[in-house]
Amino acid sequence: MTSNVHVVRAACPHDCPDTCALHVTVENGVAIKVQGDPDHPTTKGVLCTKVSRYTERTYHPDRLLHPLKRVGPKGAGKFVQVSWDQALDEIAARLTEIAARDPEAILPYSYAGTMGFVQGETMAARFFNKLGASDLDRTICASAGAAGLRYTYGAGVGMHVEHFVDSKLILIWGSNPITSSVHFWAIAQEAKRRGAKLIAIDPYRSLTAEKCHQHIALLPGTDAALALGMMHVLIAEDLVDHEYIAQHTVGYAQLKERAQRYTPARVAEICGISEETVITLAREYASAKPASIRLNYGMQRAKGGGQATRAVACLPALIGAWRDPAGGMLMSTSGFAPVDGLAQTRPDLRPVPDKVPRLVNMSAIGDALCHPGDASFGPKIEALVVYNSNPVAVAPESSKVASGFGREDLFTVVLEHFQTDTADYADFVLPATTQLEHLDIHKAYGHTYLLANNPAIAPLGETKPNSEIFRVLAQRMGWQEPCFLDSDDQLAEQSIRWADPRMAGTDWETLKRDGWVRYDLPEAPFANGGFFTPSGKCEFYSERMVQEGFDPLPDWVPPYESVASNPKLAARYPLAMISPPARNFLNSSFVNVDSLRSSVGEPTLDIHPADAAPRGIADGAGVRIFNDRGTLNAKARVTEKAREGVVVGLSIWWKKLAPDGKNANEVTSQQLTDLGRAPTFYDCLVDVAPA
Ligand SMILES: Nc1nc2c(c(=O)[nH]1)N[C@H]1C(S)=C(S)[C@@H](COP(=O)(O)OP(=O)(O)OC[C@H]3O[C@@H](n4cnc5c(=O)[nH]c(N)nc54)[C@H](O)[C@@H]3O)O[C@H]1N2
Ligand SMILES: Nc1nc2c(c(=O)[nH]1)N[C@H]1C(S)=C(S)[C@@H](COP(=O)(O)OP(=O)(O)OC[C@H]3O[C@@H](n4cnc5c(=O)[nH]c(N)nc54)[C@H](O)[C@@H]3O)O[C@H]1N2
Ligand code: SF4
Ligand SMILES: [Mo]
Repeated sequence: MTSNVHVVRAACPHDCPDTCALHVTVENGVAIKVQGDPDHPTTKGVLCTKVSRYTERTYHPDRLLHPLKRVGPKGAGKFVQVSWDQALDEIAARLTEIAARDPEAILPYSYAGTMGFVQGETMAARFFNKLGASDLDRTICASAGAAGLRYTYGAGVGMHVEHFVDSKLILIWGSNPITSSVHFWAIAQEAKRRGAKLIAIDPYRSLTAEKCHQHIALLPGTDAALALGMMHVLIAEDLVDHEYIAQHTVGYAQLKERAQRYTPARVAEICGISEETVITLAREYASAKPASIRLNYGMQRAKGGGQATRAVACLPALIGAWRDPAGGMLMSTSGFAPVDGLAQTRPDLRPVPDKVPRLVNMSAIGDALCHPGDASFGPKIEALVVYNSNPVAVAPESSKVASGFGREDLFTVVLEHFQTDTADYADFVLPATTQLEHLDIHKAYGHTYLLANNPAIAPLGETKPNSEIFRVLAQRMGWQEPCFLDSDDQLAEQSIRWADPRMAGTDWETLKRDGWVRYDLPEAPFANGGFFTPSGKCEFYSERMVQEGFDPLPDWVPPYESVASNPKLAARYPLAMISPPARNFLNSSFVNVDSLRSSVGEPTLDIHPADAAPRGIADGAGVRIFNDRGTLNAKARVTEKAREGVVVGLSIWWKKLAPDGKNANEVTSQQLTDLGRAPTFYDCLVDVAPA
C-alpha cells in the first residue's frame, strides 16, 4: 500500500508570545510530526520542547474521548460515560431552568488554553450573550500590564520582535524568554553575537538571567521604583531626547516632578540593589543606540503591576528610542490585530440589549463561588461552564477555589482534553478537540503576524470543537438566530476586519493557504508618534486616568505583602514567594505528559543559603511552604539563584500529580492589582520549614 503523506499549515494554540507557524505531517489520517514552519520569520523552523511533542498530547492515552457524567462526590473524579444526546439534553435543561430564574446566575469560565478565536470567544460568547449570563472579567494573566499600556500607548502595541536583532542594549525585564518565549531568545542571542548587551531585571537568576551580561536582582514588586529612578537620572543628567518629548509625548513637566522623588539612593533601598546599579543602568540605557526593552508579565503580578508597566513604558519615549525600528519596547503586539469583536461575540443577542451583564473577576473565582449573593454582588453563582482553562489549578488561593467548585448545589460543565483538577469537579465533562483536529485563526501577542490553523486530522473518538459544542447546545436551547449556525470557517472569517489597511488585501482564503501574513505596519511604529492614545502621543500624564479616578502619573505602588510594606505580616512570613512558569510546562498544560513531567521531576523550591541555614533546610530536603492561606510541600534547592528573602517555586503543577495534591496557588492571594483588576501571584509572603 502506498502511504498518503501530506503537510498541513497550522498554528500553535498555546498562551505563549511566540505563536509559532506549524507544519503538521499527516500520514494516512494520522498526525505523525509537528514542526516549525521554516519560512515563518520568527518561528524559523524551530519549536519548543513542549509543542514538538504535540502529537503525544493529542494521542495521549488519557485523552477524553466521550462525554462523562459525574457519579461520585465533587472532586473525586468518578464519572460514567454518557451519550452526547443525554449530556446536551441535561445541560440545556439545567441551564434553561436556572436562566428562567436569573440568567446571571450562570457564568462562563475560560482563558487561553487555546488562543484561537474560533475555539475561544466567538460561538461561546454568542451563547452566553444570548443566554444573558454573567460575563467573566478575563484578568488572570495580562490585564494589569494591558491597562498600563493602554493608558500610555493607547493599546497593546510595541516593536516588531524581529528588529531586536539590531538593538545595542536589550533590557529583558520581568521575563524569562528561555522558558516562555524561546523565539525571542533566539533573536536576543543573535543581537548578542552582533555586539548587544543583555541585561536581565528579575528577582530570580532564571535560565535567561544566567545567560545575560548583567543580572539586576531587584525585590519583587519594585520595578516602578527602578524605572522612576532611571528617569530621575536621565532627567538630572539631561540624557533625554527633548525633540521627541516635545513632539510625541504628553506631560513631561509633571513626570519630571514625579521622578524627582525617586533619587537613586531611595530607589536602591526600595529595590534592594545598589545606587550605582540604578545610575549605571540609566546611563547605559541612554547611550546605547538603539536601546530596547522586552517587558513581560513577571513584573506585573504584584499590587503595583499596572503602574509598573506604565513606568517602564515611559522610558523609550523619554530617550526617543522609538525613532529606530530596533528601539522601543515590546510587551504586547496584540492591539495591532484588526479584530472585529462585535461580529465575533454579538452582544446584540443579549436579552436586554442595553444592560451590561454582571461582571465576575476570574482572578477571585474562589470568593465569587463562595458568595451567597446579595444586592451588590448579584445572584449567587449556580452554574459554571469552563473551557480553555483549569481554574482549580491556576487560580489563586486554591483552597477557596476548590471549596467553591466543591459546592454540591453548583452545576458545573467542563470542556476539556484531559481529566484535569477542574474536570474532577464537573457534573458533565465534554470531550474537546485539540489544535490538530479543528480549525482556527490566531493573532499573537509577541509578534506582528496573523495565522491560520487548518485541521490536520479528524476529531478523535467523540470529541467536538468548542465551537461545535456551543453550536449544538444553542440548538438544544431552541435558539433560531442564524449566527448560531455559522461554521468555523465563517467564525474565522468574521473575526477580522479584512479591509483594514493593516491586512494589505489578504483574505481568509489566502491566509488558510499561506498559513500566515504580516500586518502592514511601519517598521518603527512610533518613530513619528502615532500612538493609539486619544492625544496620539505617548501619555506620561493621562487625562483618562484622572477621569477614572487613578493617579495620572506613573508611580511605585508598594506590594500588599513585603518586608518593607507589611512588617507585621513579614514578622510571621518573612519570605517573598514567586511562582513563575516551569520551562517544560505551559501553565498547567503538559503537566500530564509523562516525558515532560519527568523532565521537571517534582515540585521544587529554590531558596538562598542564608535563608535555608537558619531554618535547618538542606539542599534536596523536603520543605513545607505556608502562610495563613494554605500550605504545600516541595523539594528544597538551596541556591544563590534565589536572592535572599525571595523563594521561587516553578509552576503550575496539576495538584493531583504533585505528591501532596497541592500546588503554589495554595499560598497565593486573591488580592488584585492597582490597574486592570489582575491577580497578584508574585505578591505573596510565606515561611518555609523542613517538612
Ligand atoms: N514554557 C512556558 N512558557 C510559557 C508559559 C509557561 O507556563 N511555560 N506561560 C505562558 C504565559 S501564560 C505567559 S503569561 C508568559 C509569561 O511570560 P513571562 O512574563 O516572560 O513569564 P516568565 O517567563 O515566567 O518570566 C517571568 C520572570 O519574571 C520574574 N519576576 C517575578 N516577579 C518579578 C518582579 O516583581 N519584577 C521583575 N522584574 N521580575 C519578576 C520571574 O522570576 C521570572 O523569571 O509565558 C508564556 N510562556
Ligand atoms: N501560581 C501561579 N499561578 C498562575 C500563574 C503563575 O505564574 N503562577 N500564571 C497565570 C497565568 S499567566 C495564566 S495565563 C493562567 C493560565 O491558566 P489557564 O488559562 O487555565 O491555562 P492552563 O493551565 O494551560 O489550562 C488550559 C486548559 O485548557 C485546555 N484546553 C486547551 N485547548 C483547549 C480547547 O481547544 N478546548 C478545550 N475545551 N480545552 C482546551 C487544556 O487542556 C488545559 O487544561 O494561570 C495563572 N496562574
Ligand atoms: S508554546 Fe510557544 S514556543 Fe512553543 S510552539 Fe507554541 S508558540 Fe512556539
Ligand atoms: Mo499568562
